[in-house]
Amino acid sequence: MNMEIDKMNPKEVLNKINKDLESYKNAKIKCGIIGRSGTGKSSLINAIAGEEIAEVGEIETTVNLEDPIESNGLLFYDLPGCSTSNFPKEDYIKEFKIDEFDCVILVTADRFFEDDLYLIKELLAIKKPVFIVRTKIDFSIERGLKRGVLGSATYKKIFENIEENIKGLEVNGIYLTSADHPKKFDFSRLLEDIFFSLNSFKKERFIADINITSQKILDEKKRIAEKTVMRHSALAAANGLNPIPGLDISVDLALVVKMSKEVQSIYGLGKEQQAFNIQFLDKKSAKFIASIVLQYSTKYGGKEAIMILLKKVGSTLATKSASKWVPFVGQVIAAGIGFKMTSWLGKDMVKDAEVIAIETFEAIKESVD
Ligand SMILES: Nc1nc2c(ncn2[C@@H]2O[C@H](COP(=O)(O)OP(=O)(O)OP(=O)(O)O)[C@@H](O)[C@H]2O)c(=O)[nH]1
Ligand SMILES: [Mg+2]
Repeated sequence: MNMEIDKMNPKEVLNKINKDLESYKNAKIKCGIIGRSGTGKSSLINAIAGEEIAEVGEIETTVNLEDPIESNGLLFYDLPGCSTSNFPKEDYIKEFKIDEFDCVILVTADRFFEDDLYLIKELLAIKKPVFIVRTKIDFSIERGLKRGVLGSATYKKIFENIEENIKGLEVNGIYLTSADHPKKFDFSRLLEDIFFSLNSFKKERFIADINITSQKILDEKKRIAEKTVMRHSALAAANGLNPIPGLDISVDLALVVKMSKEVQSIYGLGKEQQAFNIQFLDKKSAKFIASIVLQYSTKYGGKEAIMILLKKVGSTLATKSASKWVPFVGQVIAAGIGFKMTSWLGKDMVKDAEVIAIETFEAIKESVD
């Protein structure tokens, strides 16, 4: 990549950045969630997105392939188990267009049946990544504890049971999860493994859009947030639409505002994600986190706030270097004052958003341990 950038002139670099930003923004990850009614599919979808996008409850949902459950680039196709659908198992993959999915999560709250195993084999034959999820592990462990069985023993027994149940089929992994405890058991490993199974922009989009349930996910989010900052900054500086008063420089403010929104979204600072998190927080933490989220959105929300921050940062920046970004945008763009200003501000956004995400992550961790 560095070599590539070195050989391009600034205009070509900007074109590439523009194209990459569009690809990232428009990337969609199609994820099939397959399982019987009541196994916890909707709860799992919500836990992945960190947002209540699927209705959880006793009413069986209908399948609509044209209208998946969405959160940014994540598209979830909530499908009935192979044996419970109205289609012969031979037609299942074709009927539900599973060929077009990026990954398939097979969900059970107990075991898999012959028809499920048939489906797994077919999916593996067409090289679909298959993730095996056994939900409600919290419930099973609790029941075990009542009978005097250790939690770790119950976990091990269920894991081995599922392993045995799927008879050596080469799936991507087996995960025991609880929607009520997204930071415990195997939930974050599931997200990390899906992430690693994806390519290029889908990978970026996926990590940007998922719930923060591990340090590793936080680390990956930071990388993507910084990349997003770099891309927006290069384009905002090149567009140069809005003069910054008192400085001989113009940037595209609308793009800087978009950058701020994207960083907020990556770190789950939006209303919906915050509302979802509340169920995992005690009152004191919820109040504190709400206050720092509000501070953040006041500081970085809207063109006027951004203009003030750019003015502040701009007067001290002419001499500062932006060498960190050189491999991505090349010397010429990295040396521009407009780029330095916007990327500097963007780095502050990422730093502040990360602090909030860590506070939230820690508070959630404590409340379930
Ligand atoms: N204890 C526990 N309960 C869960 C878990 N996941 C789901 N549930 C509960 O199980 C019930 C069904 O969950 P849903 O997520 O609606 O299941 P579903 O597979 O989407 O069900 P349908 O839409 O009817 O097919 C709800 O009451 C959930 O709260 C879990 O991991 N642990
Ligand atoms: Mg459902």
